[in-house]
Amino acid sequence: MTMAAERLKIIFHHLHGKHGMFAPRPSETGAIAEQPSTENFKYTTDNSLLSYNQRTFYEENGYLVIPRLVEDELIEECRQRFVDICEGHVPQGHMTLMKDISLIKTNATGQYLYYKVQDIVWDDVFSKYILHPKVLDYVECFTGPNIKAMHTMLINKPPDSGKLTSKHPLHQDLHYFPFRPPECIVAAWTAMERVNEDNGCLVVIPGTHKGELLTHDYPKWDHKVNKAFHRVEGFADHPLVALPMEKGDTVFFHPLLIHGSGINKTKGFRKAISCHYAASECYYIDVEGTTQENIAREVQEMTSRKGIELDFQTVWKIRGRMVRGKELTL
Ligand SMILES: O=C(O)CCC(=O)C(=O)O
Repeated sequence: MTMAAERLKIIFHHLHGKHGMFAPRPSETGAIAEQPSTENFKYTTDNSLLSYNQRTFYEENGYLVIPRLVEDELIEECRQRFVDICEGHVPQGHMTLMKDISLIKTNATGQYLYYKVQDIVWDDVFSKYILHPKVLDYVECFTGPNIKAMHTMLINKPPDSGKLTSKHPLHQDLHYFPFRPPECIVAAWTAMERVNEDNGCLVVIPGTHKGELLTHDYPKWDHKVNKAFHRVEGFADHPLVALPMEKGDTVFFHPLLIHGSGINKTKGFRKAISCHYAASECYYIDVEGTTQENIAREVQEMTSRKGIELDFQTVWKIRGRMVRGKELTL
């Protein structure tokens, strides 16, 4: 298959679903187009950007890929920024660099040691992505007009160590968040190069955003996993849909969607940049006595090790940055 044909196949797959779950449009069948009803839509807001088919796809599946949303120049600027921070050419400031579990006890340094930089929302370069008007226009289709960037990171998935350490276990992002409601939260995840099953693209279980927040914990695998890589129980053998994407393609997904990423079988570090946005109308919840107690404890211990005593909610309150509209309860 030529590259162009392969690309068309991927776009068709993202828009129409792997199993052709959408009926042909009226214009394709010769029927007279009727204004379809969006009355029962729960996960998307009324907007003029998403087509009816795109909204239906998100409503049904909990994710939507927008091809080529972010331009190469910005992606390359972010790539260089990551290298500069890892190599100490630019001060790290309040950003957190996380060492990959498989690389800690090796001679690896700089960009070859860290799998992630997070809390990048105030950085001059990374914030161009987080504040990108085209990204925010799509975010608004899920959150509405008042938007706060809550969780920001650049992920640098290393080549696998041979022990499956580069696999990101299946999880729901809501497990990490003490704010609600879930339908007012959306992740944007942008591929910084071509991603596929060779270098560990995202994998999802479509439709799981319609369920509940499930119990998460560290996987009981033989090898160790990265800090806070919790896994949702009970989906180990479930069929997954892989999301191959081109550089600049951006997937928006719901925080209850079960997802993860595969192992990186290549020799390169697979990069993606991502932000979780929430409507500033969201509110905080107390996670005591819930399945989120384990992650709250872990986050508090991590901040405490840095000499800061903060509760789980406060950690999230100070992470956020208003990026569009009015600041409200979040
Ligand atoms: O980029 C990846 O490999 C997975 C990222 C992810 O699922 C997450 O950080 O929640």
